[in-house]
Amino acid sequence: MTSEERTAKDRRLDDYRVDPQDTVLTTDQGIRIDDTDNSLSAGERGPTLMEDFHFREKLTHFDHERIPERVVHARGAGAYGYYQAYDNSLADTTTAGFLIDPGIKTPVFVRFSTVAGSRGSADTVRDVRGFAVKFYTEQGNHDLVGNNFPVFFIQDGIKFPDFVHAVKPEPDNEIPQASSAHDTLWDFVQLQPETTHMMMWLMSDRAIPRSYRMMQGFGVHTFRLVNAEGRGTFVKFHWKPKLGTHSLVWDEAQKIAGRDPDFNRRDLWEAIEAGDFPEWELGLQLVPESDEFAFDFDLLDATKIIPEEIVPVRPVGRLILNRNPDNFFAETEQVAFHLGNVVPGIDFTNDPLLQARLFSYLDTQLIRLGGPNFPQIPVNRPIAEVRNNQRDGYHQMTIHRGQASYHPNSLGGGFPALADRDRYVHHQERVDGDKIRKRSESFGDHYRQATLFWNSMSEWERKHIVAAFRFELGKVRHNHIREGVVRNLNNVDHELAVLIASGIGVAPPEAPSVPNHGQSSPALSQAGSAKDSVLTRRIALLAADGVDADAITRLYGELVGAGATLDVLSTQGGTVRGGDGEHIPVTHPLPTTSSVVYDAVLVPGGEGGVQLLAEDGAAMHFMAEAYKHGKALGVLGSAMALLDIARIGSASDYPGDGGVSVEQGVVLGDTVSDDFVQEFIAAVTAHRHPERVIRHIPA
Ligand code: HDE
Repeated sequence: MTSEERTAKDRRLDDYRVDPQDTVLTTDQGIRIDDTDNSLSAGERGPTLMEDFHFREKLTHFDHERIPERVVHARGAGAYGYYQAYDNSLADTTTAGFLIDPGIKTPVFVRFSTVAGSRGSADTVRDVRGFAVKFYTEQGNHDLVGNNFPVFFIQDGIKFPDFVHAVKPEPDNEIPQASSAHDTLWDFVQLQPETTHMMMWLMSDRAIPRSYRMMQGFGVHTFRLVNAEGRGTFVKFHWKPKLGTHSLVWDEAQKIAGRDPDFNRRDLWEAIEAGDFPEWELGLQLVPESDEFAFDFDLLDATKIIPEEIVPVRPVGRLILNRNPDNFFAETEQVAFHLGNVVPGIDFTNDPLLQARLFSYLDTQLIRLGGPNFPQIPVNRPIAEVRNNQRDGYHQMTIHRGQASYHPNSLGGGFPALADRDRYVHHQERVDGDKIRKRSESFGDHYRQATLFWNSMSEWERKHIVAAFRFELGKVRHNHIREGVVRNLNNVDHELAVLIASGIGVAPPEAPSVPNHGQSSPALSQAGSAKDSVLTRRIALLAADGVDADAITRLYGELVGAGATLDVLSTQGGTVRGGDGEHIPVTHPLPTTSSVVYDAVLVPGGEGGVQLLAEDGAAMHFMAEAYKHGKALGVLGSAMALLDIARIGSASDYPGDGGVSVEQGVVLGDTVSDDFVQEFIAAVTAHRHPERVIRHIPA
């Protein structure tokens, strides 16, 4: 990283970084140690001595290395970077400098996470993903603690412990890990219809993102921006990934969980190491306070979106992640996000889910990070100056000088003084009402937007949703729970409910009294997401001795030149011999990898090589599985014979005129012509080809 790319936060972290280079082993007290392999004992075979302070200190520290994992969002990965506003004329709307000044590069730390699984669970489970951003602004830390879905399961935070208890592994045997496919979650869902909209998202492909770099983020709640005059504007925050929003398919996601449980974490790390810095655009939906009641839902209800077609998302800046942490525990594990960390110009609303979160985050950090001084942990420290009269407590790192630690004081000159500018001013709002426990009637509709989501899906997205419901409910043992879910879904869409019922052994329901309203919001579908580059796409090239080596050289140049990666996979490690005797290094032997960790497959011709691949079950499985998961396949010359063997097509699909044929992402050609390269790149750029017929594929 060049010195120009280093942020103010990077410079602050310098004081805390420790490098082992050119150092000597010592105890925590600085005593130099010359043997850390043998404990001090009475005789070579005698008992260990208590006075071995090095042994005692080393073991004691080790015994205390673990802290409680997060009660939710335990599994995560993080990175540093910066946020920079566009020239966006928001100055009339907020006083938050980092949102309006294009001249400021605000340092950030971002942590992505799954929700239900433990720290060691797999990345590619069906779940919501956390998308938490800490902005180290000059006005203090601002945290936007969001998710990759724009809505939530419940409307009031008092239900959060119930929901989390239901989705987490069941309490008697702690099964299943990191999965919503079990009775307690679906029992809660069928009895709590406000979960319906979120469950549609959870059963969609959004719940299995291809990469953290390819998922959207949402602030979920309606927040408020406040300008210098104190005027408020309602706002919803959106993060839009530059690479588009793309997902895995469910069969693939489950297999990756075994093949590479760190799939999303590794992807983020490797992209940053390679200099392919992940990027998102921040967009805002702004609603004047005068329009608070202009919608057919309540802006304070976190189970609702504002459709983008009604209030467009206005792009206001971009987020770049450009540095991996130095130490997972010190930074990614100890980072403490809190929805209540806000800077002047950004304020809350009375969303009851938001309000509950204002309590919960600080509370959880006190236990997780062991006391009230966690804001002093390097990753949590603001770059803005911190001065107050808070004192003492566990792990106090600051040596506060002076006699006075109270306000007002005369002995300390009255310092720290009260701010008279750039201070936080709470938005003024008149509030009065009876003290009651009652949900507002404006929160009463739980189905209209679930229907909107369903109506907005493409045909293949709908198929995936139905399959996901069938999978999850197929694992539910109690029939009354399955029936309850189908009853709720009947209010979303009758056809959806019937399709699910027929797959899980439940009697199809009667048509509901309120039919589908027929409205849709095209922005909700992933079908139309950005598909304009192969940047960082992983392509597998299958080869064996006798392969057409020239084809590999040409393909490598073209694809890596376009920003993809190309791995040569073969039946064994070492090198593959080309038809003319050249040696091509093998990236991975086939048995050590799998099609599921790649985005596309290429198979060049070359008689001997094709024959060897045809006889190799792993190679044929690789092609069939990639086909089943909708991935682009490029097949050249004599390798077309493999299409029949893998049961994914036929060599006769190729007209044999020296040109290129393309059918649902399968690109066939005689040679690596310009046309072939172009068509293959287009097929990879499209991400997946979900319209293929795949029922017959055994993989
Ligand atoms: Fe959280 N949530 N949450 N949550 N949440 C936590 O805080 C909570 C909610 C979100 O990478 C916890 O430090 C309550 C919505 C993310 O470190 C905890 C309610 C959204 C992360 C907590 C919600 C989120 C958390 C657990 C209902 C999206 C991970 C550990 C009122 C807008 C942050 C921790 C990270 C973490 C409570 C609902 C996002 C217990 C009570 C809605 C991304 O404080």
